[in-house]
Amino acid sequence: MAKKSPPSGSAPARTDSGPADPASETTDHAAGIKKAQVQELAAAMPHNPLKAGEHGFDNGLEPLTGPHVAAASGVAGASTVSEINGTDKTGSVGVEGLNAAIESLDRVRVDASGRGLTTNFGAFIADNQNSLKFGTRGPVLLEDFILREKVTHFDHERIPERIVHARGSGAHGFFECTEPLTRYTRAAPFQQAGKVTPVFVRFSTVAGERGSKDTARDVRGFAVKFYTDQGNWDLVGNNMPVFFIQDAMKFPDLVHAVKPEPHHGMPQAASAHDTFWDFVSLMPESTHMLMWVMSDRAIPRSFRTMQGFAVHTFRLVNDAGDSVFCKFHWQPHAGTHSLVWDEAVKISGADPDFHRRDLWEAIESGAYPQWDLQVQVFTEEEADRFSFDILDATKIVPEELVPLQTVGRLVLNRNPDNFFAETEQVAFCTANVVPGIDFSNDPLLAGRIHSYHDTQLSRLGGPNFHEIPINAPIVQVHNNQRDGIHRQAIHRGAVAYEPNSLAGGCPFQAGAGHGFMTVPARLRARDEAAKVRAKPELFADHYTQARLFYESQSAPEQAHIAAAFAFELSKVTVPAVRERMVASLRNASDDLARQVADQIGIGQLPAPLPRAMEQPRKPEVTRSPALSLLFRPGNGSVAARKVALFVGPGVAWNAGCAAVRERLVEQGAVVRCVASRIGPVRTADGETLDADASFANEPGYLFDALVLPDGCESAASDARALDSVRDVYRHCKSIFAWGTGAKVLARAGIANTGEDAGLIVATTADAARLIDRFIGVLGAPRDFGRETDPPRV
Ligand code: HDE
Repeated sequence: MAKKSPPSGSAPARTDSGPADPASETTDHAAGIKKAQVQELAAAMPHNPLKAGEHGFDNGLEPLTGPHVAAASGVAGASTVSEINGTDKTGSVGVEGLNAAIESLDRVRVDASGRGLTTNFGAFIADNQNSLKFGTRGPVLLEDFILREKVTHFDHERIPERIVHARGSGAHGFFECTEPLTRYTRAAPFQQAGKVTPVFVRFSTVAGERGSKDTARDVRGFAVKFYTDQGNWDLVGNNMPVFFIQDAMKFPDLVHAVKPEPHHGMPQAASAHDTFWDFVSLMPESTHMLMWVMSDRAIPRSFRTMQGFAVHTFRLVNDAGDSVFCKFHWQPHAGTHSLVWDEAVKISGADPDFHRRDLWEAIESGAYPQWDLQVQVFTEEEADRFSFDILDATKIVPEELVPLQTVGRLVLNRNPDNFFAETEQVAFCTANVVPGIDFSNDPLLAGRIHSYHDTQLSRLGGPNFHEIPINAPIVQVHNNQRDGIHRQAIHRGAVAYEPNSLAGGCPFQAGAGHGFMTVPARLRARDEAAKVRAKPELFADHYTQARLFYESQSAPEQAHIAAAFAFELSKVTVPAVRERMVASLRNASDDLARQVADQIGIGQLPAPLPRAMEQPRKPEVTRSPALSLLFRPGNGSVAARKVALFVGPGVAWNAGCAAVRERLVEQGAVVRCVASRIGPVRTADGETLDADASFANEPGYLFDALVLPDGCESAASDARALDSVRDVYRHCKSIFAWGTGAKVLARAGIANTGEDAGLIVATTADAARLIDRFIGVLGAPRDFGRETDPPRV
């Protein structure tokens, strides 16, 4: 039908009324075309077909795809008729499709190479050294908008730190699926072997403030953000598989108890104080977690050598909507390795950034940290038969009970470009799940699903933090949420509601086929069928798994646990709190309680605390070797391990030393030549060697091992060299000495009994032959055989 011309004087881009007869819409100009296309869209949807199917239980199980109509062209949904998609003005648009992935973070990376300084609004700055003054000595002028912009921005540089996990370090990488999990889940990362999903990972301590030390005794956060092609999935875990409490209701109490005490603001990044032990000794469900936190797990050697756990039981849901329960585990390729307490304390003084530095340096040097992702999968019926409740975050599912299956690997291969923009602003959230992953009813998890989003509102300053590049998914986001502080998206068109017909029904509800579906778990038992503030009965078994953990450790690990309890309780100033804790420990292990009591001067063991459950169910597993750090020694690689090579005037560089260094470097180890001062050192061969570390700037405890070559004994005239040797020895790290280097050992008071695998003493002629033995012990777990309490050296 021929279109009529617009009546003269009628503005085609009108905003306040329209013709009664759609056919009278003029289409000989863009505004008219737009109106006509919108009319077509609206007409194509005479009613909302979803309404009829929205009611009743069964419909809730199978929501329909929302009605949607394709517009005749992009102009129908545009804000203005002048807009043409995909120009320099609008940038690229997403690929057509339900939710197709687009570009990466590259679009927001700023590279200033070769560029001039500008203000925030793009004007070049001629002089960045001087404020604008009236004359060279005159007053500074208010007119100086460049100075004011710079200082104002600076004044607002800090944002509130995270309530917990304030101290952290992050890296980019990828997750690669190795075994598809389609049988159990439709979650995007697990659909094909070889499928790669980008990730950002942040490791953290919990209690300390943002600038606190890395090597505090603490739980470590292990938070992974998967940027999947179905939206972001955040697996926000820890390096320990259990938690202190069972219900989110107690989280603020726990955190208030462990943080610095409110009256004097001490101690920083430490649980060794009154309020923490007062709280946990009144909360026996924390005992299992206390075992982990008092074990060497709480002082990891590196983020690279920690396991990760999602803690809660989750659900996997497949295409047919069937679900199973699942526990997620990260297993480090480098194995599980920790520090010892004396070492951790010293490191925190010499290098509070020890873990951050280690992660950064490993990635920069190409020794990319890697983990396997493993899952434990079990059905609801199996869970019902377990002796513990799988909704209880203070319980593990022993791997002897439900085996681990490897489904993929995580590789961290890129450091952030900017700590603040990425590591600080990243906002993890347990609520970020994708179709195929669902929650269990763990009451701790439920609180977390609320808390993470909520906390970002004040930390990141408003509801649009999901648009900060590190938080934004790589898929497009379409919904009718609008406005709010710092909104980045420029939404096109007039429609910000659903249902609509004016935008052709878009964005339309995705329906069961594509959308996230909650598993319609049914209530079964009587005690699940009413609103109540109560816990399941099995949550009352507070000690069985605490005992399992303790009894599964090797003897040195048990000794470390006892020493850690004793140290922490020795810092408690109220004897009644110490007693109460020892009384609680008696329910887990009398042997442990006895050792702790002895070390803190409690002569008479107090009676065990009354137990919430007198007769727990018989556990399926009473010893789990997998709970010992020694169970996962790693792949033996020495990549990124740090070795101190002592040098001093007269060191016999060409007699073994050069060859040993070369072999270590070839294996990926980091070798530092340490002397009294950095700079030139004359070797025995008359050459000059450059010492790149000193006993002051890199004390021995910062290294994984020590090499004392022939001729290095001159270094031992510096007492700090002897301190370093003693520390390396005391912390049970390996030492390789040959020729006159062995004299340094003697001067440090270390006897070579010939029975210590970590102490390799050789003749100069043998040094090259024994290097592989040294590399073997360097890549293996520490041998605690030489450890004594108190230390002899
Ligand atoms: Fe967290 N936790 N948490 N948490 N958590 C936060 O979120 C919270 C819990 C964990 O690197 C906060 O963004 C509640 C268990 C990690 O940015 C906050 C409860 C586990 C990180 C919060 C828990 C974790 C956090 C603080 C009990 C191991 C750091 C800032 C119901 C599975 C993520 C923020 C990062 C951070 C709340 C318990 C791990 C306040 C309410 C259990 C790794 O939202």
